[in-house]
Amino acid sequence: MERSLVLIKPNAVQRDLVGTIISRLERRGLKIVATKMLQMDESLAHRHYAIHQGKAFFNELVTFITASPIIAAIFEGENAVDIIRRTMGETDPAKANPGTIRGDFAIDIGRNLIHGSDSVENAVKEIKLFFSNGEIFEYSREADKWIG
Ligand code: DAT
Ligand code: MG
Repeated sequence: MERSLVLIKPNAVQRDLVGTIISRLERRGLKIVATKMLQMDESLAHRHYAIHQGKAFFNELVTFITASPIIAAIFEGENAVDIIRRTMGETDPAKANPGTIRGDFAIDIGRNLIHGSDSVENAVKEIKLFFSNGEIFEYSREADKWIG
């Protein structure tokens, strides 16, 4: 069973899109196994976006992602990484298909509402930046104990 890190970015929280975004991922068939609200600091932003250091948009990206609180969540499901990326839509909302989160609610590449891990390997690394093991619910192993 695959896991992916999702961040509901500052502008999505400010625009009251938290419920809508979580709902779309849940309705797709993914399970939340951890979630929290936090404000990222510069250090966490640099670690999370390390791959983009040196790019023209890096400073703007760090300023944006640290500006106000976000929701971090781990979603679990078969092919969760790819399914979430497809549900999010392309990085540039102007190119994202209607029906995707970015394609329906965003227009600006720097304000694209949601982060989702881009590979299983990066998901493992990113999850460790935001969650300790004790904060993650073992849904797939304990599914038989869940009601509903
Ligand atoms: P994604 O978030 O789809 O994985 P990414 O990893 O390439 O995209 O980039 C991380 C974030 O950086 C992206 O969500 C928004 C911002 N970003 C990327 N390319 C940008 C650009 N050309 N101009 C401004 N911001 C950009
Ligand atoms: Mg990325």
